[in-house]
Amino acid sequence: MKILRKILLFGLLPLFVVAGGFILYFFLTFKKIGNSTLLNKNNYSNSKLKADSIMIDFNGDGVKEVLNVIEKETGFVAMELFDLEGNKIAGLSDVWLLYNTTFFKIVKLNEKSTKEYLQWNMAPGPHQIETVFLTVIGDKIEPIFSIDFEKETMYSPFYNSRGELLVGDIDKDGSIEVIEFVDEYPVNAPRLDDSEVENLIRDQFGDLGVGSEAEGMTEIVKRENYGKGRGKKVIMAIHRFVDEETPYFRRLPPDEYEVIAGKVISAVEGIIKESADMTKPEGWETDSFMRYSDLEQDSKDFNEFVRKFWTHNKPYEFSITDESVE
Ligand SMILES: [Ca+2]
Ligand SMILES: [Ca+2]
Repeated sequence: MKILRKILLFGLLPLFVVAGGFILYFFLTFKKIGNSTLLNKNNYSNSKLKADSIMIDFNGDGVKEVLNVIEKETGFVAMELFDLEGNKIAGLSDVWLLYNTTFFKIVKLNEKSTKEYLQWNMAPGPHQIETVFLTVIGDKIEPIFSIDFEKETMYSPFYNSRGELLVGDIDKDGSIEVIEFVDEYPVNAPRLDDSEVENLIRDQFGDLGVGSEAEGMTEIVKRENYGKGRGKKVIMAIHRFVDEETPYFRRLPPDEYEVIAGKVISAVEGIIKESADMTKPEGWETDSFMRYSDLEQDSKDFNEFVRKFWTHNKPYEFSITDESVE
């Protein structure tokens, strides 16, 4: 598989450009998901086992591994994986610039496999989530890319600006689908009054609301307008896990996207119809879903602008036909 070989080659490149320390200010604090990752540690005593070690069975052999995450001065993390006896099995390469987070989950991506994966959710800004799914390939901890076979591109990290990244087997075929949601940003939604913007930005962002960053932030604050301008929840893209030696996601082309998106949208519409006589909470209509293909170009462009703003233009799509990768 030529493409898979390229994934491996590409994995050696420094894909994630260093973002400024600026966005660290916007990291949200999330509670750790349960304590299930912390169980069973008392049965073992090796120096690698820490109170905050993540216990995860990457290779699916029924025995947990010990993952230690160390935050470096840069704000990025180092990761080291050990067996229960304390022998090092794998590490995260320095080329992967992942921010620290406590908002992670241990997930299955193939219902028929016992392998576990680490869903690592990072928060570059308000209601902005970047996610990588980590696995172990050889002695390396690596993010799993999504391949778009039509565009011949690879994609990472996943991005979500509305609610949570949906991770689940929507069509019950055993392989997990990952759904990215973004805001609609309707073209004609009312913008926040100019006179309110400056104060709001100063309130929320302090000194970061002035200077060169202020212009982009002003655009976002005006258009979001206390959430009124965010519109519907848009199904940006759907990816399906493919469990091979080098695992990857496959970005679903339009016909397959529609099968999954159609299910999600009709489920929500069914709920709305059945609950027609109930009192709708404020903002209920903004939870309506829509297809990305139904967005105005201006709204697509604004989504792109918001993503680039908060992630400091970090690239997330890479050509797999680029000869420089050979
Ligand atoms: Ca194991
Ligand atoms: Ca599925």
